[in-house]
This record gives sequence, structure tokens and C-alpha cells, in this order.
Amino acid sequence: MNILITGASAGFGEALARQLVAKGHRVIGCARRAEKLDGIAQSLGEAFFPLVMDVSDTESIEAALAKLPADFRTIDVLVNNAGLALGTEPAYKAQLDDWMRMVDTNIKGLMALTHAILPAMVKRNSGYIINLGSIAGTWPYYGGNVYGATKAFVQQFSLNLRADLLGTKVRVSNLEPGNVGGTEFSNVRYHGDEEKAAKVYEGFKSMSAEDIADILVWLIESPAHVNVNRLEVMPVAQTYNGLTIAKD
Ligand code: 8X3
Repeated sequence: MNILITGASAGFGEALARQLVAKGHRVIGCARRAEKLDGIAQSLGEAFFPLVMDVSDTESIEAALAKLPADFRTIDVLVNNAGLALGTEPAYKAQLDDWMRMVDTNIKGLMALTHAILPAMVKRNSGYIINLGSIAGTWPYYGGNVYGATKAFVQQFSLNLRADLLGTKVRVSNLEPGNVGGTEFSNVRYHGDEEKAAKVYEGFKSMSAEDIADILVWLIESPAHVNVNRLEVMPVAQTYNGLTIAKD
């Protein structure tokens, strides 16, 4: 299978690319950082095609896809993984620029990739889109404001795609992870404050990028007549803790 992964230079994307190539699949790894992709390409060989792409630059996406060589052109699976959380402040203290950047990548980038790749899947009557949502798309939490709202978009967009794809064999899943440690995601979320980011993952066992990649591989290799609509996954240590009340 040919699997296109956005955000393939680190985190879930890189872990998934490595697992898929080890299992004999071919991967188109998309990211902004050419040198990171080249490093991965060197270790994975010809089964990994590095494609430099900034998903937030939606106009450049078609041009990047046009560069794919013939044997990577048919995309069997699109993994819309690129995404970021920026800031953990409440809405009244957040930076507008952070909000706009999350919308550009998490929503507009995911829409643009889907728009570019879905028509060919429908034409072939086969294909699979896996979106990376988040528990934040369902459960509100302090500081989640726009990040959670972008993931709520991803969840509902995924379900609406399912509705549009009635009668086709094209599948869509929304994978909704909770707390995952050891990736760049948390450093970005805390604007590069590594100490603060590290503290979030202290004292319990969070999930790892490998855990998420394992689930993605399982989804990709699931039978073609089965559609996982949504899949929410958390470390055991993370759970629901009810609503809260501020007393006067
Ligand atoms: C992020 C989920 O639990 O780290 O998508 O806030 S969590």
C-alpha cells in the first residue's frame, strides 16, 4: 500500500512511517523540514518518499503532490497527522496568532489535503482517510479553547465525510488520543519551554508515539469492509473527572 502521512518528520508521523516501511508498505512522508525527512529517508530507503510540504500553505499542496513519482501517485491511505497545540493559557490571555496558526494547520491543512486526495479515492472506489483528532475535540479543559475546537472540527468533518461517502468503499476514521509524552508536540504547546513541558509528563506513564503508531497500523491493516468511525484512547492514568464549580 502507498500511505501518505503529513507531519512525518517527528512524533506519531515518524513512528508510523518507520513501522509501515518495516511491514513492507510504501510511505510518502510530508513535512516542512527537508533535512529531517532526508534523515528518515536515509534510514528507510526507497520505500520512503520524502515530500516537503507545508500543510498550512494550502495553495502549495497540489504542486507538492504533482512531484510524486509514478509508483507513489496512487494514495491508498491518507493519514492527516500534521497538527499542533500552541499555548495553554485561557482564552482571555491567549495569543491570536497562536489561534490562527492552529486553525491554518489543524483545520485548513487537513481540509486541503483531503480535498486534493479524496476525489481519486472515490474514483477508484477504494481508499482510507485517517484523521488525527484528540480527546480535546470531545472533552473541554482549561486552556484547550481553540486547540480543542480545531479537533472538534476534525471529529465532525470525519463523520460528515462518512456520510458523503455512502455507497463507496472509501473509509474514514478519527483517532482521538489523549496524553502522549516524548514528542515535540508538548514542547511546541509550551512555546519551547522544555522544563514546563517535561513536568506535564512527570509521575505517571503517558502513551508514546509508538503506542499511537501501533493503533494506526492496526487501523490501516484492518479488513476493508470494517470502518472504525472514532477511536478515543488515553493512558490509564488519564481519565474523566467531572464538571467543576467555582465557589464565591
Ligand atoms: C492532546 C491531548 O491530553 O495532551 O491532543 O491534552 S492532551
